Amino acid sequence: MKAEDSISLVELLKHPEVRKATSNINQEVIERRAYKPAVSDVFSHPYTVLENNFSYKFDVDNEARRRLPGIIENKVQTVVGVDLPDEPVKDKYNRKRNIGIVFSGGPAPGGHNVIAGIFDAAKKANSDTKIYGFLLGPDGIIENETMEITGDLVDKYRNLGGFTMIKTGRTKIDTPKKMALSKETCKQLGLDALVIVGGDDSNTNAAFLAEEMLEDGIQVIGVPKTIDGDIQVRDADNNVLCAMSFGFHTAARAFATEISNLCTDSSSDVKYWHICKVMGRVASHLALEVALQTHANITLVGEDIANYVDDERLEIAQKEGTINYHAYGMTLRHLSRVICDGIVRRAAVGKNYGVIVIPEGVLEFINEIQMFIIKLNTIIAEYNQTHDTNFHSDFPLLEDKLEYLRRLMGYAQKENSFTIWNLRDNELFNDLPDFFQEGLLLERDSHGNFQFSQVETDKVIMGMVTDYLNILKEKGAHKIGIERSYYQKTLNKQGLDPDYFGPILFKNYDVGQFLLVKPSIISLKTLKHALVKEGIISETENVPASVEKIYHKSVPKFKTQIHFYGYDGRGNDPTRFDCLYTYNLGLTVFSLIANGATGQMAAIKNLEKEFAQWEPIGIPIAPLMRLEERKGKLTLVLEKSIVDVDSASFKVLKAFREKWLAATPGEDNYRRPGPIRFTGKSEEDRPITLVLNALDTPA
Ligand code: FBP
Repeated sequence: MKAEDSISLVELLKHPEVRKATSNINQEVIERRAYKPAVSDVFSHPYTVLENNFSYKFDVDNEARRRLPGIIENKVQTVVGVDLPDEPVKDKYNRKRNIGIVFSGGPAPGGHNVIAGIFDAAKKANSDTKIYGFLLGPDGIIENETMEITGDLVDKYRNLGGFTMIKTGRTKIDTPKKMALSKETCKQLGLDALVIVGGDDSNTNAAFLAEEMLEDGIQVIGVPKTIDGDIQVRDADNNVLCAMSFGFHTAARAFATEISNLCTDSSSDVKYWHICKVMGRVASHLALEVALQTHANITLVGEDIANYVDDERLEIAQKEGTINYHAYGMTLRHLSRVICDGIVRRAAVGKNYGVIVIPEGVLEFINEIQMFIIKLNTIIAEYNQTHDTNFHSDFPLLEDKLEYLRRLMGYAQKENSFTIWNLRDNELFNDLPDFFQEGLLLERDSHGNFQFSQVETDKVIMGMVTDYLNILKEKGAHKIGIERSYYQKTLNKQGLDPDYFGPILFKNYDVGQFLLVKPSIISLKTLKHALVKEGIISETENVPASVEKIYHKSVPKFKTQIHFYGYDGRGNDPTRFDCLYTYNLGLTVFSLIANGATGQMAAIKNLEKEFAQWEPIGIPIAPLMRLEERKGKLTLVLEKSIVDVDSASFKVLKAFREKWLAATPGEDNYRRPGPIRFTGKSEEDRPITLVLNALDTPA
């Protein structure tokens, strides 16, 4: 085309196709914004009331009783729909309110729908009610940074992911000063209620704020958010009250889509092991769900690793009349051996590729690493308490930090006294690679949590795996199996008799479908030596080309691609399950507020069942709180839930591990969950772990 024939830039930019391509509003966004999540039956009534449910019991911690006296006696509350309540109830329900909402912690898909649910219900009850969003997380409360949430704003973000509307942050309201400033903000805004959408730490904050603002009549309601899926609430009798936090399903589905694609690629190109670290902080819920969604070859589950018992060691110790504590739990070295075993067995059947899923917090479940995390937490916390400065600013470089640890160890040796950091710790720590030492010494987040997402867990584990595979290769114990027919064809092509060479080359020539080169043959030299020894060739002759080709094919190269799935899935637009769940959570929040609740967490019971059976409830936060070590001291927090190795979902994974490893001739057993579909029928309606776990939970 000549230059004068081509469309001018001005015309090009006006072209409808260009406008369509460059607009931020595409069809997906239009459809998402227009989607109206179904509402639970109770919300189809004009009013709701709360019924205290006395059948649920909790084992209350004494410290929680002491610190949260005003809300510790709260009960589980069931939201009930009513058509014609008494006038006073109506008036209370419909009165004008000011409600503040804050997002706290990492984003989780569905947060905007929580706001939409609260907004719709609150405005329906009274159009003069005002909803404020605190900006950038709890800092917005402390610093009184707010924006009014309008209908247009809500409509803009309906069914869309992220916490973009008001942003989020990780500040903890954990000092009397921050508490006083927060209270001041709520009073200045004339808030009737504050809604904290967050994880375990943020709901802990919600309980303390609820207690603190009881005297001012300001209600505080929490909402269980986190992609990690580690807020799961049961009562003392194991009845499930909240099976899953919102955002988990979307993040797991997003990770599973990507990881399933890697399964497809890896089994096509057959040359890489894909190492996929997935978020989830300490708990392995996301990794477990991804395993069930994709059937990846190897999935580590931290809780399972911690639960490991070496029966052989136990037996020996028992015979000796001793106890071997090393028999419990796995070391990093042992874990790397378990992974190697899978890789070696797949290679033996010609599969020198695969997909491994590693939860980002897996190291917390490894004995020696857990010990380092606890010890370093304590050392750093003690340092900060004793000095008026911060450990990390005083010792900015790794070498400075290591020097401090050496000094600690030195004191103990000199004064012959007990110290938390001893010679053995120092030696073990020095054996770790620099980047991992640095990771373990990273600054804890504002809640005192170890920042797993910043540590290259995969690199630590895979470094050891690679080293051990090399050792196995050197020993001749790691080979790629050669398919018998391929071997025969290759030798026949050169006019050689495969049966003549077979028993000399392979250790399983009589039986194997995949032939394994003998362990003694680990180089061309050793190959030639074997042939010379059997009198097949002389010292001066070369190894036949076809035999050399077979040998080269049998030598494994361990090539990896490392991936991290976390922030991407966290920013995904919510699945329909999360849209539905969060919108109904929003409606539940308003019911709790309108009926005077405080110190409660909005939840939906029976999430694992059909939508018609979903039951909106309020769960008392205070009775759920426990003492946990944070930044070196015991702190009252909402207990995190980790994967239960006795749960049905984990049992299924365990039962299918061998099948999904597929260390047998033939196809792999990958599952294709596909991308998250917002419309159509093929999208699953609930997380797999949720469905499976319900199978062995009391109804
Ligand atoms: P929340 O617990 O706040 O929901 O955050 C979840 C999470 O995505 C974890 O999976 C991850 O370890 C962490 O946040 C990452 O933190 P950051 O966003 O500060 O990097």
